[in-house]
Amino acid sequence: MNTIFLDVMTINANDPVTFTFFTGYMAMFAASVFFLFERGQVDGKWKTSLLVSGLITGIAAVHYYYMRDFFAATGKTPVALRYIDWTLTVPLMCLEFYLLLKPAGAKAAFMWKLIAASVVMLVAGYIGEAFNADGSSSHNVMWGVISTLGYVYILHSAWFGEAKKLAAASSSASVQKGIQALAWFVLVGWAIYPIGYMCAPGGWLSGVFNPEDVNLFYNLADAVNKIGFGLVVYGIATSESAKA
Ligand SMILES: *C/C=C(C)/C=C/C=C(C)/C=C/C1=C(C)CCCC1(C)C
Repeated sequence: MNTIFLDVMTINANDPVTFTFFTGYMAMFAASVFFLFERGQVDGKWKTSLLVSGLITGIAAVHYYYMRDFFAATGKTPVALRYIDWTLTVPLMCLEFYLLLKPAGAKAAFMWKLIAASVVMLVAGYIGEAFNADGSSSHNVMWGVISTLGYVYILHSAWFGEAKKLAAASSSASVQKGIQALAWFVLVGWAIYPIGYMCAPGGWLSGVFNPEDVNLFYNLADAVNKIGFGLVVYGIATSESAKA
């Protein structure tokens, strides 16, 4: 259990959740500085992608700043702040897919379908976590399943569907490799979130983990996915810029 109340300057060694909020904040902040400065080093057509990478980690950094203090002061899980962060950053990750695949013929409709799927995933997840007053298992499971449908749509697009086909049509080997790397992030990195969700009261892992451990999984996954996505985009942009 978290034992820190109204004391954000003390981090107990036995309190990994608070620790990951602080390190998560710093990692997101540093990543934003990196992406925004490196934006000046790449060719013009990659600058928007790097800007979006910097915005994703930047928006997360601001939310971590608040979530960190909220958790340190109250010991409660910052559900609303978490989902506001994701509602802004996950659609921006869908935009990254679109920007990378636009030269291969991606249409705006491709991006909107990914964004719509992400909205289903996040709205259902929020209802599952925020309106679970009795901590009931059926509530947690039902909304988790609905959320997973949105997740599976994005996963399918990246591995077998539209994103995969557009990547195959791309003339750039680094874009092809980059989209494949993003597909791995969606498969492995994004799969950490449902594990966290199952720690919540009523969840299938609620007997194994404490309810606040949901934050351990979310903080780890956010760092892996938000910084990881940005680094993949950075890798494509620098290798393509070096060719020119
Ligand atoms: C930067 C934030 C990211 C990439 C957030 C991604 C979030 C998910 C992939 C969440 C997925 C969920 C499920 C698939 C089912 C249970 C509820 C969620 C919302 C945790």
